[in-house]
Amino acid sequence: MNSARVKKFYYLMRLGREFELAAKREYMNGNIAGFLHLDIGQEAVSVGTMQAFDKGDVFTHYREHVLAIARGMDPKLVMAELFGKKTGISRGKGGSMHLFEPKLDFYGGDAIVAGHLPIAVGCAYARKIQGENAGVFAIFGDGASNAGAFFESINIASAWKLPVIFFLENNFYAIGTHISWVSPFIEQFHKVKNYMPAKVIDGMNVCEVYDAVTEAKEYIENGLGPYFIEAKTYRYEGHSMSDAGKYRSEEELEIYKSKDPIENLKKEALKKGLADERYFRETDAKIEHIINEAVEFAKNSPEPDVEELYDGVFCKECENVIP
Ligand SMILES: Cc1ncc(C[n+]2csc(CCOP(=O)(O)OP(=O)(O)O)c2C)c(N)n1
Repeated sequence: MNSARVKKFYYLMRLGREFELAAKREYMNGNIAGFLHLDIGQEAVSVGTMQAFDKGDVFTHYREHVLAIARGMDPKLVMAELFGKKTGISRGKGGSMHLFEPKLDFYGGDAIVAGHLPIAVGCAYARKIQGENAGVFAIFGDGASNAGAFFESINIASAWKLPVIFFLENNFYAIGTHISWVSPFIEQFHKVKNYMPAKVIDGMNVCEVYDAVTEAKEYIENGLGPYFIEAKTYRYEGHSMSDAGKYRSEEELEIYKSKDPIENLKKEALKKGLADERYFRETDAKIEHIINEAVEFAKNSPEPDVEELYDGVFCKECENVIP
């Protein structure tokens, strides 16, 4: 890892963390409604994957703010979306769970657990028959890997050698259900290893995530078929803002906090001389400014117009169906 890459990882992970802390505050202040699923603790996965998968389609579930920002979405537009404002990335109609930007090939997020996996496979099929070199990246949780749609997706993707990276972020919980209660094993790659290359990595280490996705990307782009990565990670917050997280112990939480992806990258960078204290100080100050600006932008933006209610909801052919 070189200095420029490490700095980029730090910047995006810290930006993501501060964005989420601000979103949490604004939710508590009543400025954000509906669901809000925070990614705090899992930033190495969001940033490492998006930095490595820089070309091709991205399909994601609802825990997606940091992923979207790491893909290149402006934090202002993401924050405005959480506020339900007209200036939001999905014009205020999607909210936290539906950050959608075709210009970035970012098709997020799906609220139906594992619902996006067959769609990702369909897009990989389209890319393959169109002779495209770039493939598809689909990220999902451990809970999703117990759904029928997951098994159908890995089956057809491997039978038809489709260019998909299946990326499982195993944070061990589906809301309050520990993976051991609903799966015969903790590491989910066992379900996939007879279908395609399947690798388990440390999802708290951004460099490891980046390297694994880089390797997988090369594999799928060479037409060899799908590739599976399982990253072990952990969310520090509840499943969403309405979850107090009482199903896990303080001790467990502390173990993972001691593996914090941002603090550990910073320590490593200082030790190896890839960045100095001044860089971190200046970067943190810059990020504070960006986040404050994003919140102000969201607060001061207008609500969507009532006349726009049906825009982007029905396809052109269906327009006349609306009474
Ligand atoms: C088909 C379906 N079943 C149930 C739900 C309710 N639900 C929303 S999130 C979730 C847990 C999913 O956990 P996981 O896939 O591990 O992702 P994580 O939230 O841990 O990132 C459930 C059961 C849903 N949205 N869709």
